[in-house]
Amino acid sequence: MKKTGIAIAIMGLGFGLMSGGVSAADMVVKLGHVGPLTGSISHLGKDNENGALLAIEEYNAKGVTIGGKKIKFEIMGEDDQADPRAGTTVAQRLVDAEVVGVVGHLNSGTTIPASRIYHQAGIPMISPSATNPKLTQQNYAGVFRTIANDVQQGGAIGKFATGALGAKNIAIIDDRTAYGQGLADEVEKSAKATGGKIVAREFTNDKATDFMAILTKIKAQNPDVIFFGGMDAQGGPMLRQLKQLGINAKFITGDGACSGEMLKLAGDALSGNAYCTQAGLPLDKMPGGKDFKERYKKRFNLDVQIYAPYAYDAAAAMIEAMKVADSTVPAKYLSALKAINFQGVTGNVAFDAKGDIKEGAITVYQYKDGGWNPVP
Ligand code: ABU
Repeated sequence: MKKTGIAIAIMGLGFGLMSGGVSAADMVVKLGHVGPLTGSISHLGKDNENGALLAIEEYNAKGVTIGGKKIKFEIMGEDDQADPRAGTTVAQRLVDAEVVGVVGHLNSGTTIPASRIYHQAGIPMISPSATNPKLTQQNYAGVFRTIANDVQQGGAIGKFATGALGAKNIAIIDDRTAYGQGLADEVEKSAKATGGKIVAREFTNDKATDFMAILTKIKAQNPDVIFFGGMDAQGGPMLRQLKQLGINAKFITGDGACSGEMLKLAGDALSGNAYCTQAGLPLDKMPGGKDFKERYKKRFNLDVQIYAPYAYDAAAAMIEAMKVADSTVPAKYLSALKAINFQGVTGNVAFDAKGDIKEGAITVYQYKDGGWNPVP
């Protein structure tokens, strides 16, 4: 990694107080956040950004002193529209603005190409949500994630389909994104390895809303289980259309559609046999989950969608590493970040040699009584 400049602005010469009670002589340190803030999954991008924002607000309120200076952290938020090209454009913008670290991006399809830009600039990045294994297989020293990956998630889904759901014949649909297709590939491998037969493999895209043609083809194969690799914006309408066609197969999807928004988008179509997975513990089972849920609600008047606690822990990991290194300079705090080990909201935050979270968990949920309930 090459060295980069530091994003520290000296805020005046000590007269009065800045907003938030930070004195004018303190340093402002900028962290970037990137996710889709417009488009069909902007609710998830906002959820991530809010998680990171809550972390820095809480650290600012407690007070952080690094290198003898009281620090005020600020988020520089960017919208990548879940689009890989926009992702690299905003990544370069954050590099040019000399942020000292980035929480993001949300989608694997944007995070993987953006990670190269951060790597070349020597800026650490932690994705709270990108689960495609390739992200950390690039062996970039400054790339991390606070969530389990899709080798783990796909393995669990395949086994769950052939085991607990007793599926013999499985149909798979993906949205051709790095996440959707990658997860579908892992599900296919795992389902086959545990005795399942893939009777259909179809794909759509991450803008589509009409799935009637592929679902009609799948209906003819009479699968026991249909797996969808993609986000809630497609998963919701897909499940509705599946019911309209009278398909009674069980439906399972991954973390990208395991959201509160999915409950709204799919509505009554969830009744019966809908399942999803998340690449972590249920919010109420996370060590800091219940308290986080309340603080998040109080601050934003919103419920957590999926990844806000992971974004909180990503921002916290960077700040904790800066405290250990007593420096906000990326090249100086990176070694502390690699070795970080603390109790976060989501669990123990520590990374393996590749940058994956060490204690990643997968939770399977079933739709029941109006919500997603963990399968015991
Ligand atoms: N993990 C699902 C959503 C984000 C992504 O990996 O694309």
